[in-house]
Amino acid sequence: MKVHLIYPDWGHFPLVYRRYIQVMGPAIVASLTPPDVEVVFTDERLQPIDFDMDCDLAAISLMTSQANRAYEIAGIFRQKGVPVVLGGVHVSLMPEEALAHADAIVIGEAEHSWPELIRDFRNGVLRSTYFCRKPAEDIPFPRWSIFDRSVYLPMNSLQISRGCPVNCEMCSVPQTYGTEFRMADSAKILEQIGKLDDYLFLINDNLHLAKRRVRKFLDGLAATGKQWVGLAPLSVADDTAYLDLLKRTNCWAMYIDLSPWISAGLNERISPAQVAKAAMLLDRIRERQIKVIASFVFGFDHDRHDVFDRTVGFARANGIEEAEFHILTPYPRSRLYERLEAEGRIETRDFSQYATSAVVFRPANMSARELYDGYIHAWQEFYPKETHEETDKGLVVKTFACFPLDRTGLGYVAAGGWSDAVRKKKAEVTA
Ligand code: B12
Ligand code: SF4
Repeated sequence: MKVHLIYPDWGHFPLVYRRYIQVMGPAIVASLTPPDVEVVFTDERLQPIDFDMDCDLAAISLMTSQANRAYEIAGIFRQKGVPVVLGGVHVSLMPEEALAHADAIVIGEAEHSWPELIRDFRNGVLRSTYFCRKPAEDIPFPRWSIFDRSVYLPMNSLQISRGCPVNCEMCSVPQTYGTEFRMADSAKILEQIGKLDDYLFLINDNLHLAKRRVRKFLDGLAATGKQWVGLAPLSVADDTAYLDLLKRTNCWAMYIDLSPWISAGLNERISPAQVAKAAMLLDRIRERQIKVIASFVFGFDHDRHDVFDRTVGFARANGIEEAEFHILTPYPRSRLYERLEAEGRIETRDFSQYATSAVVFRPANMSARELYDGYIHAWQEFYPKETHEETDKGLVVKTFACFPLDRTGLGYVAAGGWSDAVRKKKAEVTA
C-alpha cells in the first residue's frame, strides 16, 4: 500500500524563509503509518504535486490558510479515483466543511486514529470520520526523513507539551488541542534529541506557563548543547532566574507577541508605564543574548492610523532584530471569529486569505485599504530596502535575521540555497 502525504502551499506571508521550515504534523502522521505502508511526501510550498504518481490513498494536512488549496488538490485526486483523507488544524476546526471534500477526515490528534484509519482502509471498511477519542499519551518521534535535508533549514521542531488553558481571543490551540496543559515524558523526549538536527524549534503552545513541570526537561536540554528557539509571552522575563535557566539551555531566540504590550497604538488603553516595562523586559532578555523575534498584530479595534509608525518606532528603539507583522485574522471557532461574526464584520470566508497578510474583516477605526497599506508600510520601514522584493503575490522580505549565525554573506537564494548557506556558514563558524 502507498500513501501520498501532502502539505499544500499556504497563502502569502512576507518572510520567505518560513517556507523552508520542516513541519511537524505530516512528519508525525508519517511516523504513525505502519512500516509496511510506503509513504511519499510532497511539500507543495517547495515542489509541485505529481498527481499521476501511483498511490492508494492521498492524505492532506491543512491549516486554515491551506484549506482552499487542499480542497482543490483533494478534488483532483478524487477525480482520478484516489480516495482522500484530510487532517490537521483546519479539519479539527471545520470538520463538516472538510468532509465535503474528502472520503475521510481525522478530527484532532492523529496518534490513535490514523493507525485505525489505515487498518480500516486496508480492510475495505473506511469510515468517513475519525475522532481523537483520547489525547496522545506520548508524542511520537516524527519521521523527519520525509524532508529532504538539503532543502530545508537544519532545524527540527520539538513538542513537549500540548494544550493551553489561556484561551486568547485570536488563537486556535484551545479548540484543537484542548485547554489542559499536557506534558510529555521528559526522559522520552530528551532521548530523541540526539537524533535531531543542529537547531531545535520548541513549539510548545505555552511552555512557560508550567515552569516547575518543564524544569526537568530544560535541565536535560542544557546538557545536550543544542541551540533552540521557542515561543513565550513577554512576561517570561518577569522571572530573571527562569531567564537565566533558558540562557543556560542554549536558547538563542524567542518568538514574543508584543501586541498586548504596545501595538494598541500606545493609546489610552496602554499606559506609558506599561510600554516602559515592556522595554525593560526586552532588555533583560537581550542582556542574556537571547534574540527577540517580535510579533506585532495590526487591526485591533483600538488601533488607529498612527499604530504602524509607532510600532516600528518601538521595535527600532528596543533593538528588535527580527519583527513579523500580522493583520488580525479571525480563525474559525476562535473567540475573535465569533465576536466579529456576531458583529457582521467578517468580509470574506476565502480561507486562502487567512494567512495574516490580508484584511478579511471590517476594521473599526480605518478602512481595510488603510490597514493593509499600513501593514505593508511597517514591513518596508522596519527592514532595509535591499531585502524587499515585489512579487505577484505581494511583498517578500528576504531576511534571515533569526538564525543564530553571523548573517554576512547569507543572501536570499532560491529553494535549497537557504539550507546550504546555513550549513556552510555553520561549518565556517565551527572550523
Ligand atoms: C510551529 C508553528 C508554525 C511554524 C511551522 C508551521 C507548521 N504548520 O508547522 C511556522 C513558523 C512556519 C508557522 C507559520 C504560520 N502559522 Co503557525 N503554528 C505553529 C505551531 C506553534 C505548532 C505547529 C505544530 O507543529 N504542531 C504540532 C503538530 C504535531 O500538530 P498538528 O500540525 O496539529 O498535527 C496533528 C494533528 O493536527 C493531526 N494532523 C496534522 N496533519 C495531518 C494530516 C493528516 C492526513 C492527518 C490524518 C492528521 C493530521 O495529526 C498531528 C498529530 O496529532 C501551531 C500551534 C500548535 N500548537 O499547533 C501554530 C499554528 C498552526 N500556526 C498558525 C498560524 C495562523 C500560522 C501562520 C498563518 C501565521 C503567520 N502568518 O505567520 C503561518 C503560516 C504561514 C502561511 N503563509 O500561512 C495557527 C493556525 C490556525 C489555523 N486555524 O489555521 C496555529 C494553530 C497557532 C494559533 N495560535 O492558532 N507556524
Ligand atoms: S496564543 Fe498561546 S497562550 Fe494564548 S491560547 Fe494560544 S497557545 Fe495559549
